[in-house]
Amino acid sequence: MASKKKTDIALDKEQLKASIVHHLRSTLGTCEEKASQESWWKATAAAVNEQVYERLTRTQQTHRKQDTRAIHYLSAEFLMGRLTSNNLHNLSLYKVCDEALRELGLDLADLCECEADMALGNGGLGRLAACFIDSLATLNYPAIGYGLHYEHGLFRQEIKDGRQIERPDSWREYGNPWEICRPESVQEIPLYGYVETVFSEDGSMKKVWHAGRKIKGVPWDIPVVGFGGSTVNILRLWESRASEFFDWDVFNAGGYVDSQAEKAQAETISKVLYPNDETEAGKELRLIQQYFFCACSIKDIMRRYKRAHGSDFSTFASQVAIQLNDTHPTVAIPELMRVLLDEEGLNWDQAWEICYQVFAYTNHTLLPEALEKWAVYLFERVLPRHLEIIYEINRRFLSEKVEAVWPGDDAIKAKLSIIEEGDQRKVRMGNLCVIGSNKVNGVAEVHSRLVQEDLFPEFAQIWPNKFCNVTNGVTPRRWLLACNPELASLYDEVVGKEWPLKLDLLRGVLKMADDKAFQKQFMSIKRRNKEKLVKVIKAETGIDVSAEAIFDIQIKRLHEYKRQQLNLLHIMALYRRLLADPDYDMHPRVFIFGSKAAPGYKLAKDIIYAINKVAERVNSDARIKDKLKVVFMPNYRVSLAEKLIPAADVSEQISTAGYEASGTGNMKLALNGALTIGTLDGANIEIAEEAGEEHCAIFGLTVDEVKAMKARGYNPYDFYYGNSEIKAVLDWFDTDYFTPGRPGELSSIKRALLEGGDTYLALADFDSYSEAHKKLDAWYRDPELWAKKAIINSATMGKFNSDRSIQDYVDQIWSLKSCKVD
Ligand code: 26W
Repeated sequence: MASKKKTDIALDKEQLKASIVHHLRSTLGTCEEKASQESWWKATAAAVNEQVYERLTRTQQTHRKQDTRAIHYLSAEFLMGRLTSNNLHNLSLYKVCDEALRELGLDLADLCECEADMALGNGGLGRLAACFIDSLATLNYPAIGYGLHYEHGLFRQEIKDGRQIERPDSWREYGNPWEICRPESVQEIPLYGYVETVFSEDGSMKKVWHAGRKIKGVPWDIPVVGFGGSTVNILRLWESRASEFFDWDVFNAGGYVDSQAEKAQAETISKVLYPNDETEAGKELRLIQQYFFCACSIKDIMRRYKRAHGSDFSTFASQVAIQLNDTHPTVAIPELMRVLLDEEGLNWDQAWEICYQVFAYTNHTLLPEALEKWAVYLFERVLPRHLEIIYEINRRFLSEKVEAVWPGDDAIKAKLSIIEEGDQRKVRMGNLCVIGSNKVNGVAEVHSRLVQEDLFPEFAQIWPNKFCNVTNGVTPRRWLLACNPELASLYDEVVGKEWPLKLDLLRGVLKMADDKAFQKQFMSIKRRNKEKLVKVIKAETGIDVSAEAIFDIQIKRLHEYKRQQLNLLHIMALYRRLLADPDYDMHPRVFIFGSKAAPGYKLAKDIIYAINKVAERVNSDARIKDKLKVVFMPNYRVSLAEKLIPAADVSEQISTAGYEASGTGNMKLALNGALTIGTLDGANIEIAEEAGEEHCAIFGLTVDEVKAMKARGYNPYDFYYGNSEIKAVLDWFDTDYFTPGRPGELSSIKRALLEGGDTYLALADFDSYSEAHKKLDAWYRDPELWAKKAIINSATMGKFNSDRSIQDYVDQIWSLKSCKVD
């Protein structure tokens, strides 16, 4: 028999065993007898990396040879989670590795638990970036993700006495086998200082930025293995270090500067991820983070372009596409302008034409408090040359574009200007993005409509073709194949093994939705997933729950607009009904939450506390005979989502209509057979379209009804006095029923819903939410009806494959050619 080449995809079990043991000894420096689980995990990763690196090199050679357009995805966040099982699945090595390890007396799933999550993101936006780079590699597109190599990712959440405590996340404390340091590609980044105008003898003028200091950017590459394993792209994350350079001319006013303090300052830049989700914190360090990773990335892009094309920039725009993941990387626009003007000697029109063709911008939120604005004085201090360039972009935009459409209209100029006037002048990053990009997209149909109609209406009037929609998606490799192996193999049997690439094939399962035997199989998989979760819940919280109950799950960042408080009000209403009538007719229900609150978001933290206090009281109340349980799972993160999602019966997607741009958890839960209880918001609308509204529990005000109610003047007291159940539940917050001996500890929630004006209309939607829950309860008691609906939900989620999202970006925005690696 011909021996297999070492790099063959079909690495066999014996080869893999040998490779793992080899790495255990020669890479980890230990031996079978005394190796820890951690060492075995790292040895396994090292064995897998032999496969990964080979493909990475081949991919890079192919991309260099073909020299076609590549997408550069700039994002301040990449929420990668764990990589071991994902890489094994994408290399088709999971099964063989599982068997190899078993023969070595080990369990692959256990080893995977050794890996810390790479939590370099806050939530939806960061996880979307991670799904997108998976899809780009899977579809063989030349692509690179650029971001920050945070030493500490999103904080680890502990719950002490019901309250959230933030602890540092140290994901790479003991080394991470999936990252490669690339000292050969280090960059130097200038900051601070002043701009000099230099006139040369021929009368021409040049701007020279004399930096006050320079920071070193060290790239760390994470290989991104496409499904099928032929393309391996990279995610390049920049770490900041102190540079040797120091300009005494500029900075010596302060006298002696301690070199250790200097070093510490430089390293601070990539030290920690800002934990704010949806609230802008105008901190200098955050601006520097943004500039740091954008400038490193632009330099990297330039270096690669010039290696292939020299200093002829006529083909730059046809070779380079840059996507801005929200406004966080906006400063890349004036940075590319600066490089082209000041370093490459292009004139303004040439440079601007290139920038305009290269950049595109994705908006992820309409919340006004999340729209980034930077104080002009800060910009001037940190990035003086960029501020000049922004002024010039703005001057031309206002005098050419705005003046042409609204001649002489100063009010509209003030509104569209990149600079916001007022006590403190500010740079509006959203406006800069729209002006400097050739395409602007929202992330679900309804959101993209609101981006055009409410957020940037005048810009859409100037450039009607600039605005488009790309509905979000999730990778079915991580979010079905890897996290729900039993359901995945059931689908293999029904529709074949191609569905992880062509998720629409799952529609082939629809013909089985009425098949009793298939329903049984489907629901028994759900049951086993629930039983696994029961053990995790017990281990993490000590709470006993039964897999007999309906598992009702709300997992997402904590925010008033996402309305965890509405869920809580309803739980308290159910509890009240059960106390009033112990025979109150309902199927047992376990309400499960997973959520982190921004450390400075007081009310969000109060809601976590309230959920935990209500949980304690409800879970220990024998009177309700286990009909109701409430679980708050600490430290919600990607790897926990992978355990919760396959076990969900009900998916809570209950944001106030018009506020959730898309949502992506909604897609993952439905794909795994949960029924959505949701408002007509974000991607819920498209999910209900695909599954059929009759298979979801849709409730609440629509976007237009929310707007109308707010316009009329919404008064939450109407609902407080008009609905005795709402009143009783809200008044309960003021008592010590849930906080014995400490009345008023939960009152802030009631206050926000009454005196605070109930900004997100929780009370207005309460009744219809409660009715939707009754409908779900009735459906669940008919096991065949429920099974049918669950199957239909899962089988119709093909649209929400992130491969489809990426193909939409390619067709509408990036125009890339797929580049097969052999
Ligand atoms: C400045 C602090 C900050 C940090 C992150 C502000 C805003 C953000 C993001 C825009 C928040 C975010 O993750 N948005 C979510 O993006 C997802 C992916 O498109 C959507 O599915 C969610 O609906 C949206 O809330």
